[in-house]
Amino acid sequence: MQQTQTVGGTSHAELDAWVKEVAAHTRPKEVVWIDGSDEEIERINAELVEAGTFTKLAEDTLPNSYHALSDPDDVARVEDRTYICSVEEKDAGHTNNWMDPQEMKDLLWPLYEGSMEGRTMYVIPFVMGHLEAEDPKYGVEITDSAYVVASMRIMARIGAKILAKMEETGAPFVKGLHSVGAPLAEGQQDVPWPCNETKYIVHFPEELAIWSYGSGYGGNALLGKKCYALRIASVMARDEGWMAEHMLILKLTNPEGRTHYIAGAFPSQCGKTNLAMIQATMPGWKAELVGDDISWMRFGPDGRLYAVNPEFGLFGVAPGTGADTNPVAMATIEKGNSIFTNVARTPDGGVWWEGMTEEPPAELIDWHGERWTPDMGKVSSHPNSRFCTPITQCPTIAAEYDEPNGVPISAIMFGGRRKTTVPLVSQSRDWQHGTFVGATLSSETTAAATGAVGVVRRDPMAMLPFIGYNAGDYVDHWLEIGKQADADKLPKIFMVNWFRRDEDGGFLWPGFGENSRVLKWMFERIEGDVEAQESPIGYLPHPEDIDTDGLATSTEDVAAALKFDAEEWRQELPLIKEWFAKFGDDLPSAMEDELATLEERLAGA
Ligand code: GTP
Ligand code: SPV
Ligand code: MN
Repeated sequence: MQQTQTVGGTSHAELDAWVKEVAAHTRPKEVVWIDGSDEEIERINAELVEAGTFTKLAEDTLPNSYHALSDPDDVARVEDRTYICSVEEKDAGHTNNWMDPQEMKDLLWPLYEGSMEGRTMYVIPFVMGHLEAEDPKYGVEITDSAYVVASMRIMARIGAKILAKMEETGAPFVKGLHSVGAPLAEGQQDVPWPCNETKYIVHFPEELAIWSYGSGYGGNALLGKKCYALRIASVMARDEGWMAEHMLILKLTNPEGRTHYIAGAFPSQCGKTNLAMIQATMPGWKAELVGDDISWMRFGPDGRLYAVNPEFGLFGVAPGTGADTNPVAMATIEKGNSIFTNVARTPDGGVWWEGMTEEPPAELIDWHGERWTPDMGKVSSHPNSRFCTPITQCPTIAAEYDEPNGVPISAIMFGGRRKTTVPLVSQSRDWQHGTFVGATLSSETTAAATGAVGVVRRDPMAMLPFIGYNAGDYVDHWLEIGKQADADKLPKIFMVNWFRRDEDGGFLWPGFGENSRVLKWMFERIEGDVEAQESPIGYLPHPEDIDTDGLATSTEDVAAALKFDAEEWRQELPLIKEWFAKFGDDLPSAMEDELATLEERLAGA
């Protein structure tokens, strides 16, 4: 056998054996263990520039930052290529693609044979959540993509310190195997963004393993994120009695200095990063960031649910991010140390995307790498283009972000993009009703995944593409969590919709910073400071209780955004029934009960 050169290694026998097995099969030219040091990443970034994957941006305005353009067919998550390969088919039920694990391996293992030829195989030890957590959740990603190494270094806690603790404790870890599936023959010229037309994003929950093939894009390739922290972790959470959710976490402080932590589940590209970085528009109110995409929640000794953000970076949607909509994100990015993918580049080494400024620059290099001018009538940046930036650079980060055991959650929001029907805000009657609201959450599809955009689909708890097991069991797990605490200790559950439209298609509600007015109402509900009115879908605010001081929006538009319309909701019933029918016998009966209650209340409304 040809001798592969290796830099680094481990005394962890199981890890060592796995890395050697993969190397022998994928045949990289060298194996490099990632230690996470500054020298190491400088070398890797330089190699990425050399390879044409990265273009270095202007050091004076965006220090230590890089621009990358992907293959035009590798720009988003591929939900139709994503599989949960549980041993039993029913354990992947209703929302996932499934294949027998052995059958899948028989299909995939040959694809990995020699798939790293001519490339470096990197081994990235990482931990999701804090290394000092009670039960640190380890992972190791093997990848043949230096872009993935550079991105993982921003998005997760990685490197030698993590490996040392894994070796010391021998704790279990998730094995993530990633290959772009583009081996290089002797002397073959590489491309800036190697990938393969054939893509597989595969999870083996019982084995704590992930096999990803053919894509270099974020959610497909940075295996700590959606693959581990949601799909695999949701299975761990079910088994261990906690929750792994697609939620932002924010800290809200009122003018009197009282604080509540609020989590929010919105589907991809529906506003989590923006809300997590919100700046309140009302005097005296303060919001801080804890997490923008993923929340792991478990009960604390006081019986409340505590949330941690298992990530270390932000992988945010670029278009729509600007000084007027999300100044905090702009300030975070401007500190540098970031990777920008599929946005446009300015001639002077800056970046630009639709919505960053009102007026576009006169000339750009667009996301295809071609010269772009505003008169061309096309967008300069891909709608799912992203910034990848260290969370610790965020000027509004809460100190508790680094708290190993997290923050107590007072409220959970569910929200999506709905042009009609769903009012600006409502509150669930109790945990079970809130679970129903989450289980029937709907939203228009976005560019975060390949496929049609703007189609309304049910997206339970914003987890449709991320539930790692049977969706009926997942809803049941939510109900079980609700039985484990006193009602007054459980988070209150709210439903929000920033995206309701008027007849001309314009947004009724201004959104962004003004969403703090809705947060204020929730805060007052949590504190028991404000009354609400009952409706068939839960409690609605009395319109006068939404603080509109200094708000430019017309009273009519605010009223239309807040409006509950029984007829629109009656039209929603068959869609909910159709959705629930998919679950067959796995639908918890409490959900049938809630649906019947909603139908009855709507009949009388
Ligand atoms: P993922 O990273 O894909 O999970 O997305 P996300 O949920 O974090 O969404 P994000 O905050 O990145 O917002 C997605 C898009 O929605 C961006 O283009 C935002 O500018 C836009 N957006 C966010 N909040 C609002 C809002 O309150 N109103 C309106 N109209 N648009 C918003
Ligand atoms: C999402 O699609 O929900 C994201 C981006 O947050 S990705 O990492 O690609 O999943
Ligand atoms: Mn997301």
